[in-house]
Amino acid sequence: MTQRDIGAGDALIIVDVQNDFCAGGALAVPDGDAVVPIVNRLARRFPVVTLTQDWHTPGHISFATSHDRQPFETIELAYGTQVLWPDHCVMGSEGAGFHPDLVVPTAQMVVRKGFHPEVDSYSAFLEADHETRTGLAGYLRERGVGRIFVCGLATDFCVGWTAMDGRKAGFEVAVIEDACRAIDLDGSLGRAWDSMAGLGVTRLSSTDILAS
Ligand code: VGL
Ligand code: ZN
Repeated sequence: MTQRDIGAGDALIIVDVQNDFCAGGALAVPDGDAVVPIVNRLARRFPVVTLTQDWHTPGHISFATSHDRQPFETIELAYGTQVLWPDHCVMGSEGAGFHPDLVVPTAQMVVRKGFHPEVDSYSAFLEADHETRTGLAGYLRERGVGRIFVCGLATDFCVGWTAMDGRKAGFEVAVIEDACRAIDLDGSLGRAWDSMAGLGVTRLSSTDILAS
């Protein structure tokens, strides 16, 4: 992907820049707040800007408390291995709100995901059952988008899965590395980059876009 000239057909997908993933939040991503000013600057360059919001039911299947287990343990579910998380991003809660310093007035669409009680959704395209679609691919296609640029939280979970499913849906995809932060659970960050590279996801710096 030649990335520098952002124009028609390019979309910025801002993943889960929510209070619970930032400092003091229920599932704070290390240095997560640092993405906010970079994301704000990037958003001004794109004609199509989409936000995503992790948006779980109380008692969601991805919560450790729902299984009497400890956070960051894993369990096997019908759709595969599920990491168990602290309760986070409960729909309508303050933790599920966007970071107060996230200023993207030009954003046009918010995709909420993970709202089915029995299915998680890291990806903004496809839930963890690998078959339930969020509608994002159709939305982007109807808007004439061919390339998506992904940023936000967390690199190795929702950003990575969104980037990979974007490729599988037929988009060109770049991840803007310094506009993301990772959880990095047992090497998950390295594995995510390897998997993304295998699918042809490009790795960019925000300066590649902002400098032009
Ligand atoms: C995320 C874990 C659980 C993310 C969401 O946004 O990366 N990670 N839910
Ligand atoms: Zn979640």
